[in-house]
Amino acid sequence: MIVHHWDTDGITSAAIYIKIQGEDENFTPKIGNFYLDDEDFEYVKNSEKVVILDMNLPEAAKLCKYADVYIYDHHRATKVKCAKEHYNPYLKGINYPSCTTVLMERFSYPPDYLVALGIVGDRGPDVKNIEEWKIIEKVLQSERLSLNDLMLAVELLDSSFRMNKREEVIENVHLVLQGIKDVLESEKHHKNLEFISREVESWSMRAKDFGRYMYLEMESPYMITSAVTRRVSWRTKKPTIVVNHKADRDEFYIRFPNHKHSAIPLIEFARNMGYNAGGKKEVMGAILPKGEGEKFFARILEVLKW
Ligand SMILES: [Mn+2]
Repeated sequence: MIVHHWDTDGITSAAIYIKIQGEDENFTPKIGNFYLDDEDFEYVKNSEKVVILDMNLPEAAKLCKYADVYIYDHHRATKVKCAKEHYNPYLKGINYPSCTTVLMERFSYPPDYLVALGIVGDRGPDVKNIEEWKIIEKVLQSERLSLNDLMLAVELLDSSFRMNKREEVIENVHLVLQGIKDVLESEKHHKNLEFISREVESWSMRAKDFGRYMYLEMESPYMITSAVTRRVSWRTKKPTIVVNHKADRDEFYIRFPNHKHSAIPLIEFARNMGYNAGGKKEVMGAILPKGEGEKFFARILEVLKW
């Protein structure tokens, strides 16, 4: 069984693995959970072989008691010693732009649209500035695609998780295996995308200008907090903080558009407070217990001395 991230890189990584190894079942954790909850764990542990793709699951070591565990990933991680294989260049301090490029290297898989989609999915429009752009250019030529086709296909595949459609994420692995055309022409994905775009647009217009930064408190059940944050900060070119109050949690995002600040100390700060937080230099996302958004926001302002 393959357990993969719900985003485009996770979906295309699962597709590549199926092509190489002919695995027959794929699964994604409950959307928004970067871990297996009890129900997911009970389900996954029944397989003899579990392949984890594009996720750093905290339960990986616990799974070794039940299954042969294989991990292919590019996130920050520490070695899972009991795994049959844990292949992640990050363990040697090397950053890969996507899990699809990790699989490409490990299995000598030739660069194709699946690899390219994974890179574009994780890196966004700045793929032109990274070394792997060479891979994408080659794929675009040989498969007669444009970068816009790839970017649209990413948005369509990601629209499933943004709308919390877990079953659709699982089906997307098989859709993308049929070819990128099938993704680009999928009516239900276009419908998702229209809905999501409207939702992101209307929330992002409500952000308030606090001079030094933009701030928005929102309430949407969809996985759009990071997209809304990005939209506001790209439009205003200001640091942007968004708190999304969901049914069972508060989601916190901060994004710095210019390189004047780093989110890395904020990630450390949130983790030290015991929260589930992640990100990179320009962005942090944190999952907070319901109702703790504002309090956390105030602490972040203190840390930033704003
Ligand atoms: Mn990834």
